[in-house]
Amino acid sequence: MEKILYLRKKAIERRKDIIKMIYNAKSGHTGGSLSCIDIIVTLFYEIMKIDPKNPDWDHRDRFILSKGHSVEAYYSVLADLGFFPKEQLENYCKYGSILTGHPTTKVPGVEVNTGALGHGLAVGVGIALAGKIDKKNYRVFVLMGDGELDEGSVWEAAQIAAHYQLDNLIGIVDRNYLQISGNTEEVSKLESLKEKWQAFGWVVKEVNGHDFEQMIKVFSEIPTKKSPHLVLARTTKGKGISFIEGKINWHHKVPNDEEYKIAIRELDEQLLKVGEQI
Ligand SMILES: Cc1ncc(C[n+]2csc(CCOP(=O)(O)OP(=O)(O)O)c2C)c(N)n1
Ligand SMILES: [Mg+2]
Repeated sequence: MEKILYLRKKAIERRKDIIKMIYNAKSGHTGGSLSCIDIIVTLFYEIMKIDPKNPDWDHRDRFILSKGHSVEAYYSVLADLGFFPKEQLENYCKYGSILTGHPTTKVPGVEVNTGALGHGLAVGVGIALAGKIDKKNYRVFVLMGDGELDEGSVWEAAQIAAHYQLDNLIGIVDRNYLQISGNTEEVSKLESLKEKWQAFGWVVKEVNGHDFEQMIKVFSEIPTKKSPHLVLARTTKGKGISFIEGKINWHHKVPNDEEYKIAIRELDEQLLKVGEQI
């Protein structure tokens, strides 16, 4: 229980970072970062083998943020873990900063440049295959958006991953049912998504992408058995801030002064509640 409260606290703090970064920069992808932050927190604080003091450690697990537009969530976690100084978050998207609006390998801890959707899984397949050939024990985690699955290249990568029996590859879909221009089922129907991944040879687990207990269980129990794994994480876009949750126009909307104040107040109230339980 203590562990879960700790993760919840970390995730609320990260949501504050996300909102601050976007408000300061007057740019960013608010909904998608708030949607996936609980997943990224679970992976980085609890599941993956990493060493922030040694980002290139040979045996580290690899993480690829294929939905690169959710970069604020990623930077916030990397900074909190000490991959780079936290003060740098204040320069997010400012001239000369390495913290650009989509992740690049200039940032300690970032494995792959992303942002053009549909490529992360294919790169993950390559890294996972290399790990098998080199007889290394690392695992590769690739976080994708659900709208991103409209890209055909995702499915080419899915097919070849099963062909090579890449059981060291874990795909995660941030299933928030929204993409840039509307509901995923209205823009280009994805369902039945679970069955599609299964048909491509993947073992699929479904999970609530805001429930740390469930996520820890699912990610810890992923077996090594000659199939790649897909975690279908049900989420709410904009999760954690009342007037952003589930709202399509918050895909890359920036909070104004009033919205910023309300958002921070709501997150501070959540922090207080978690604090009372610790
Ligand atoms: C190849 C490519 N086409 C279009 C875009 C523009 N774009 C950025 S985010 C986005 C929507 C992605 O939706 P989803 O994957 O569901 O992300 P989330 O809901 O998690 O924010 C689009 C179309 C892009 N980044 N890359
Ligand atoms: Mg989406």
